[in-house]
Amino acid sequence: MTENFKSGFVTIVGRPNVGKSTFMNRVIGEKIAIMSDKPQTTRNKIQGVMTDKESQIIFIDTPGIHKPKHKLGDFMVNVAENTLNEVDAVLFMINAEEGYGRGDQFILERLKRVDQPIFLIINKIDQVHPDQLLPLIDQYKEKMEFEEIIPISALEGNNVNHLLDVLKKHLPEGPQFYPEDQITDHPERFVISEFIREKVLHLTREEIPHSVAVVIEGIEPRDEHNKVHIQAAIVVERKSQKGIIIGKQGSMLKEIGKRARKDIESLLGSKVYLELWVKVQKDWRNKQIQLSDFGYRE
Ligand code: GDP
Ligand code: K
Ligand code: MG
Repeated sequence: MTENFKSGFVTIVGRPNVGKSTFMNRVIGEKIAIMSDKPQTTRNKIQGVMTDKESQIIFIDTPGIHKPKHKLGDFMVNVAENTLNEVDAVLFMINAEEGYGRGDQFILERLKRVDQPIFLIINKIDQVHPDQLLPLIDQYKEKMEFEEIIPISALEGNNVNHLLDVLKKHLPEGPQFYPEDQITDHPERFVISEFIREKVLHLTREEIPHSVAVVIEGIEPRDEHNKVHIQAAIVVERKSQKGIIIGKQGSMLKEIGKRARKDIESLLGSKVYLELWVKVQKDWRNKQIQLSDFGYRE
């Protein structure tokens, strides 16, 4: 560790789908947070740890802040808001393709009560003409004072290193909180369940993505074929949804398993035998006890 080592916690907030999880995976250099084009993909607070010679930044990827419609939604918004006053900096991320909207107003009202430095991160600049950025910047500047405004593309990596340099400058001197090879505070079991849920999000539409939870029921060490054996249940809210997840002659479930297995194998660095099944738990998103069972507890 060098002298003047800097460290701190940085939370990423913003409307659903602006690219918070994509950004976090890019800076961590490995996939730990699942991503999709569906809002409310991220349900928990996920910490990603970035360590180099002179600094350690712990990024906190949060569920998008939105007006909640059920108990799971309440939980998700609380998670995002509770992090705001505990961190060294806040990244407020917006999508360059979209103008200022009601969703941002909802978030800005909350950010105004925060004392920590707030950076406006304009993501997805790969999607717009540079001329479009200035009016957008002016619009947001009127609403609130930002420490700095930084346009990036989380997907392509543009300007991400610049953002990291700026953050390092702002962070206080401090200890290395996590070992340098640790990239997340979540156990493998959680990341595995998320990889499975991500494939369901990618392969289904409408209400299904929001109705799904994944529970890992068993992980057994390598067998004689050197494979890790994982058993997981995909939980849905209705019988009709179960049918969709299973698909014709099991084809959908098979595809979910095939894609999830690839991600899990690269996470574990080992061959995996993944056993999946589907369970119905009526209205689980509104039942506190179920939310806790599925890992959505504060
Ligand atoms: P989150 O809900 O804010 O965590 O957003 P995600 O990280 O899940 O991303 C939402 C969608 O936006 C995904 O389809 C991403 O591939 C896409 N996305 C994220 N960052 C960028 C970017 O910089 N450029 C483009 N074109 N797409 C992006
Ligand atoms: K998303
Ligand atoms: Mg996300």
